[in-house]
Amino acid sequence: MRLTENLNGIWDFSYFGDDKPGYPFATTEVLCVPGCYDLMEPYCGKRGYAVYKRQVFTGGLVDLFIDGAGLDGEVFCDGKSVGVLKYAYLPEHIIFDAGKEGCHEIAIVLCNKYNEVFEPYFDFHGYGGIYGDVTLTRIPADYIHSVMISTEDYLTGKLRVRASAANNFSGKAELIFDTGYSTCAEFADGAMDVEVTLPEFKLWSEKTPNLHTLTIKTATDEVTETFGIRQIKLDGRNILINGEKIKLVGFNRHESHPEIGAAMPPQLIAADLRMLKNGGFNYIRGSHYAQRKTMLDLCDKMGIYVWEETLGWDFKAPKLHSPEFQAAQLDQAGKLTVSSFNHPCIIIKGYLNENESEKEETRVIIKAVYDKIRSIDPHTPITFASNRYEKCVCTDIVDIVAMNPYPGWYDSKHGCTSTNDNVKPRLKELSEAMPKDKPFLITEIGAEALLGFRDPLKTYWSEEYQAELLKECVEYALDNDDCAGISIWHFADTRSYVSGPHIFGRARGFNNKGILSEYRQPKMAWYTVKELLKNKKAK
Ligand code: ADA
Repeated sequence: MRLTENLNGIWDFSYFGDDKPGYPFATTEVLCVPGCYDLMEPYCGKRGYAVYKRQVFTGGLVDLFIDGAGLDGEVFCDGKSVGVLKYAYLPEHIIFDAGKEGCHEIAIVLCNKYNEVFEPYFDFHGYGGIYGDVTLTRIPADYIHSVMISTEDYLTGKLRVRASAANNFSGKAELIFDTGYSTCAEFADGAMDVEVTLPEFKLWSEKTPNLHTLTIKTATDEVTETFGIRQIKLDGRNILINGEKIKLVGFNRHESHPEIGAAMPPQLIAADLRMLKNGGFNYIRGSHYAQRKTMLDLCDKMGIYVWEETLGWDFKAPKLHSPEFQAAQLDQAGKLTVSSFNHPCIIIKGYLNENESEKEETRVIIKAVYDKIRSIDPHTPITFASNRYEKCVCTDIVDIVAMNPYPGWYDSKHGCTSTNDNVKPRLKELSEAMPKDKPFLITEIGAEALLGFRDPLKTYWSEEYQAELLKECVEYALDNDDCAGISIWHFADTRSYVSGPHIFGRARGFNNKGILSEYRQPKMAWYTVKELLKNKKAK
């Protein structure tokens, strides 16, 4: 049995601005973990280094788990660097030897300055802080890690179980399922890869979110993983879960709150998900980064389909083609694929949102990241969301064609005013231009609307205009078999630019295309789309 200690709570803290702090880390005040320091006075909006530190009573080999932090950082134990955090939001396990049993200082040095993978032009705010839970687990020398359980056949309960164990561990392992079924397997040179057919099992889907657990026991270690049995298949334009055709209807969602930033507590994440599920929606595109374990656990349990993607936004040449950047993309794609592998809610893996996919040379990175994910995950459909539409030359590489069209907003030729009723024709035209043998998803679509701006003339930025536009878009997705689903841009208004040229299209510094305000107050479109779903389902 592993012993895990939750390290959330009060940590010592100091903000250092431009100066990278060195050991011993002097701290002057306290802050709470999880939390974003750049939302706290007097550091609001500042970009620089900060240290969180605390004492822990521990010893030997330990696994420090951080459920997302940003924008990047380094972890120290008693002043010695034990690991780095390179990608904002990515849940990370930092494994190190804490030394003798006793009191040790854990310090997390964070920096919220923009970096190679989080650029200042991204249309979402880059928060500095620890976004999720921090736990510390004592582990043995031959510890088990990277357990990956995939469904090979949903009809028979055939599973593939892969795991690694440190120290090139070789030896017996017991596999014990929650159903009571158990079997034996072997680790050889630190790796195990077996097929198991579970005699009694329940399938996972949006409507039946049944979960199972698998405990892997060796002579020295024992880990338990939660997973779901479900199989995703693509058939022409359709996405099938356990043989049944599904239609994805939901939202893009940022992990963001005006006062808490990216460190949303579980209650607030659950409130978002309940609102979505109770509203009749079944899907979230986790734009544009790794999702916290807490969020994925909730989606697993509540039955909500998730598209998860790597951190990124509109990367362009020459960066897109630089070897360093490409190496970082492969690295984060690999880490993300392993870290969220067992969540049945993830049915699509995405990367490189809105890249320059109209250029032939971009195919290299698109193919390389696809292959990296596929080398770890043999089954989950992989794709990227494109805004290059008919010009995109990379749709043959990916499994699903995903487009972010904005008829009626950026594309004003295809609006939905009384004189321009062209939203559905544009979606049809786009769909018809895409390969027929792959599912077609509308990954982003929407319009800005300022909460409270009601206008009978349905002017742009009014709640009425947004409601009318989204009704057209969702109706298209529901009524047309050529479209496997839609994720509205987006769930709630999200803090974006604070200054700089882009803010002029972002009233209040927020991306206001939320169907809810940043405090989750519904705009008119929320009721319109909810009603539409209810009526369609009733038919
Ligand atoms: C893009 C992008 C989103 C958001 C959106 C918008 O499609 O992927 O992150 O910025 O545009 O609101 O303009």
